[in-house]
Amino acid sequence: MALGLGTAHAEYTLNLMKGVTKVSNDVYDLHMLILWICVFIGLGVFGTMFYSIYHHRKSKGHKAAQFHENTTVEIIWTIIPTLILVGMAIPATKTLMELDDVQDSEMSIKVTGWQWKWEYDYLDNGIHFFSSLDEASNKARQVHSGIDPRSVPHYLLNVDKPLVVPTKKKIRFVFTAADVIHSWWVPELGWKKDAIPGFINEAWTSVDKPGTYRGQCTELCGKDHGFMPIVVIAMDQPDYDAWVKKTKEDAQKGPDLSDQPRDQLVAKGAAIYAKNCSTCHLPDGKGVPGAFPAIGGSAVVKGDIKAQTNLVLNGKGGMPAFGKMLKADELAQVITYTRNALGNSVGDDIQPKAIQELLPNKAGAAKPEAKAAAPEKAEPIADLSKDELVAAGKAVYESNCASCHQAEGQGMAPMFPALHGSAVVKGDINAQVDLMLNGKGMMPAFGHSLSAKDFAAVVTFTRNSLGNSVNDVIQPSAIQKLQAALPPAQDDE
Ligand code: HEC
Ligand code: HEC
Ligand SMILES: [Cu+2]
Repeated sequence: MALGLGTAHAEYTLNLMKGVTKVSNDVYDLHMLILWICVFIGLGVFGTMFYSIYHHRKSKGHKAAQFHENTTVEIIWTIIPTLILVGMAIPATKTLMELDDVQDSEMSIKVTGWQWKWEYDYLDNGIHFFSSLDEASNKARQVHSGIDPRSVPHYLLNVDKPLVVPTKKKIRFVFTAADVIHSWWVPELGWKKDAIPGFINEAWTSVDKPGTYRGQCTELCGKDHGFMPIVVIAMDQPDYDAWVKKTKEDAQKGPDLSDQPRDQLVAKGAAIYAKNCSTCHLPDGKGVPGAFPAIGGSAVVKGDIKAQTNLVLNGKGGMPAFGKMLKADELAQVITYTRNALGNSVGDDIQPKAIQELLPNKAGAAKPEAKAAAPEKAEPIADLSKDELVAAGKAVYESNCASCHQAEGQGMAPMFPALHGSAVVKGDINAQVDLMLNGKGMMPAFGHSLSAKDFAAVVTFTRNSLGNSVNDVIQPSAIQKLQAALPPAQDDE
């Protein structure tokens, strides 16, 4: 096992790889060009030096020349390196500008780094999921697992849900992180990008060849840094379209909300615990003293089930909020599991339905798009008071807008504008409604994805909360009319 055998890099190659994109090929060519210039200079300088040392040595009777300040030589040794440097800077700048040019992208994907998984948001079609280490690698990596990592295909370089992208499309990525700094690196794409909390970085790619490309987090991000690989699958457009369709259908299914007997919840919870909780609380639930509390014998687990549910859904300190990551049935299973396994025997359970009530968008981990809005049903909606609209709008905002404009409306410069004090929000309400119905740039169109009531509520909320007090409202009935006039949804729903 010495020398890193069986670890993440199966093959070592001597040189940089060419990759599968135009940019990665340009990076490779630039690298080769600079390498050969360096080799040429190295051979010239060291060749001259060793030749002189050998042939002009003292034992042959040579004497060193003694002179100072030779202007000609000084000019030559300034001009030649300057020309070489300028000659290298021109192609390097070209490639750097190409790397940075995210203009005219055809789709955008938001990538969020988490300890220790990746979250992918397809900003154009609403697909959203988390991608973590695959189960086979995760089992094999446990201390004393008894599993030979060499028997696991793509050990530590495989995930449960890969990022799927179409080939030959310019894809813009925006990167951020939810906890600490991570870095997203797929060598075949030719670049890596840091994912920093509260900050947005951009990059783009356009993959030439269909295939599976693997990478890793490359910023030391805590104890499981080595266990958050990246897998990108590039597909030709028709295959990609089929994938989008299937993924959307699966997301629409939502959680299974039927009641389940306790032993079934516990049995299913074990796998969810192993995948989502054991990295911190350890597979046996003993925790890591000083960092991650033990689940076995925990006062929280043995106490009120509501308080525990609240903690697991909303997180606390280093404990992530799982309300966003797991579906209601999975949450019910893992919570019931912790209370009736790992050395605990509280003898109670919580059902998926009860969890569903506590989740903000009541759709489990599925995105708001899963809620089919039905604007064509033109039953008039009764007018609501401003306070009612603002109150309802808060929840709509949290599940549909806060991921970009942030919880307090402060936005994320420079990509997502602040709504607090925004000129659009303080300006004409019809212009704001229009922007939100139709979208603009990376701002999604909400005309088809929110119901008239939710839409009116969230508009009213942004204008009378988040530090704004425009003091006007728009009623669901007005939105209903506008939605009826919208062209049909463009994507294949
Ligand atoms: C990234 C590490 C991490 C992961 C993953 C994680 N937890 Fe935690 N958990 C923590 C930390 C840190 C705390 C202590 C929080 C505090 O009290 O500040 C904690 C606290 C808890 C507690 C309260 C324990 C006590 O006695 O205070 C429970 C219950 C719990 N976690 C359950 C879970 C479950 C269930 C999962 C999986 C769905 C999970 N945790 C996943 C880090 C984690
Ligand atoms: C995927 C990220 C994203 C989400 C989700 C999102 N927005 Fe936006 N929003 C943007 C971007 C980017 C802009 C800037 C658009 C432009 O001017 O090019 C924007 C602009 C706006 C503006 C105009 C602000 C200004 O000063 O220019 C308003 C108002 C707004 N969004 C409201 C909302 C509301 C309400 C929601 C939830 C229903 C929402 N947005 C969800 C990304 C998002
Ligand atoms: Cu990381």
